[in-house]
Amino acid sequence: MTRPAARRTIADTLTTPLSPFVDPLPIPSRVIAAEHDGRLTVRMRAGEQRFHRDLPASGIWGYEGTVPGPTIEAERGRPVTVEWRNELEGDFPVSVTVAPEATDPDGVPVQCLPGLSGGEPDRHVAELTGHTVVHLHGGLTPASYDGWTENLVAPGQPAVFHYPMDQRAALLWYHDHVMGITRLDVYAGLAGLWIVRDDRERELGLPEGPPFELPLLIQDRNFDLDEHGQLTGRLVHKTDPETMEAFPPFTVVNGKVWPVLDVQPAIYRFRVINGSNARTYRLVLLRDGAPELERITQIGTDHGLLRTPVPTPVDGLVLASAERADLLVDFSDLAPGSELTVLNTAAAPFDGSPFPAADAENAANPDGLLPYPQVLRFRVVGKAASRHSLPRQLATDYEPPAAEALTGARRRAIALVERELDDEPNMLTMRELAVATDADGGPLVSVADGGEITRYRVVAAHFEDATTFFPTLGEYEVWQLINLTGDTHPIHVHLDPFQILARRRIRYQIPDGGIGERDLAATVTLERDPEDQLDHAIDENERGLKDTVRVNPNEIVEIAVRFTTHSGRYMYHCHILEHEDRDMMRPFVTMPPELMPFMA
Ligand SMILES: [Cu+2]
Repeated sequence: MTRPAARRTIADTLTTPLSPFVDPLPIPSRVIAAEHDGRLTVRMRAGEQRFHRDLPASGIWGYEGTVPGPTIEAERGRPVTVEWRNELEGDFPVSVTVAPEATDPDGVPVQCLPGLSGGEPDRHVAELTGHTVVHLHGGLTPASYDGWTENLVAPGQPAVFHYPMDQRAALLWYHDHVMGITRLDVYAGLAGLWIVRDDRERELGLPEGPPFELPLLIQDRNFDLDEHGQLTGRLVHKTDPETMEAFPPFTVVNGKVWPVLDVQPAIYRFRVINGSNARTYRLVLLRDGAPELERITQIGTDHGLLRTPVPTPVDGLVLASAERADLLVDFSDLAPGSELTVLNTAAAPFDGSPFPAADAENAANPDGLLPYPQVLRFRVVGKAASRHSLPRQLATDYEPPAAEALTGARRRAIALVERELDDEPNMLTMRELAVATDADGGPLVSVADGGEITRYRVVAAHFEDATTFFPTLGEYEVWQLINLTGDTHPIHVHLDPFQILARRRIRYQIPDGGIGERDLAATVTLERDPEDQLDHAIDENERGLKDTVRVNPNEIVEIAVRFTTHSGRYMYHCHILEHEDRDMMRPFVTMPPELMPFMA
């Protein structure tokens, strides 16, 4: 909720306790798997990280004790084995708290401020002992090595995971996935990047490796205060009674708050990923206060190259948690000394609301939990390097699924629901729906599409409910994600990528008491809600192979899902980590077709 009248006053009173654009952008260390014969050891350990020049070092838990962990680079078709060595020890490095009030006495939302804001540190968190499990997000990985959320590895226990790398070039990332505390472990630092490379990318002559290809892992963090009100550097994960997600005020890129990168006048390739717990970014590139989005060409998304290069959406590049973008940014015409700044214009929690790029300099919005829009600065140095032109055709190995391929495809419907609770954070769940029969009584979800009404009953609501999704390998399915909440949810499906078929407007009503612990009553109509201001478009950069899709309010998103290779138990979930940890996650089991007749 925004209160425009109060907004400017509060924004004016918030001065940044840290100077932006003073620390150089760190480049995570690279581990080229081929140089190690595909056999790697990555240790999880406590470490220290200086997030800003003027901050004391922060305790973290990270892969190799760093934030981000090392960037692992693999080749398509060359398997990689990683011994994930859990050497975590000592106290959990983050103070976790729920502040007693959503705003401070001056009306400033406490999430915009450092410190605990009167909250008590969570004592259960202080007792955590470093159990972990690693998921390679975007990996086409056998189920045994996918990082099932409950198959935990204690400090000292071995975990050797095999990654076939039989998949197209893409930016993946590896991160912790422990049931109930993923938000805390990732926040503590357990995340790193993983790049798969292949011949098609090399044919295109794209930059590979520094200085012209750089990963940008964007996260948000907050820090504690000492008794004098000085920043201590200790990480703080703070929520409040009104907002159960953490939206910390300081944007961190590759482990530094608001860094600066010296660039040559050349074309750079940035592999951008949103690794925040909950925050969605809408990135705008500005020079002298004016947007210059035309400098940016997007060539790839979650699972690699798009079919053609696409421009940035007019309002800016939207990335929800876990979404990736492969960008070419052209600095080649710029004189030394030129400065370009990346700002974020997305208020939090994100609900898809637009914000014009031309107003990006006025994006600060404490009530929207965006006190500081700064992300990153580029500073042009040196002489012009050579340019090269980009072919119009990028990926040639996929097309949108043909209508015939989807005729008769199994359809599955999932309602995204937020259940308000009095004395604890709201629960978010995915309600798996099955078509109701006339005999089904009780609460139902009815979906009216033109003249046709389908009635559904809930067949699963919680992670531990029985599995109801058993996709057959090789067969297309259409999954309908029905958002019955007020926020955008980035829904991530493990294993194979999917394609977005449609965003469809909905209007819905949930009767009083309609959201039960398990049941759900709702009336959904496929038509525009008069209050709805969103355009519900599929952006050009979403017409690639995705593993995470934003499902906005008042919207059904339909995706074409097809699992190809690996059988076993996997998960799909909201990638807002606070939601995932509050039950917005469900299992599915992929099955080879010849086993289906034996399924009870
Ligand atoms: Cu969510």
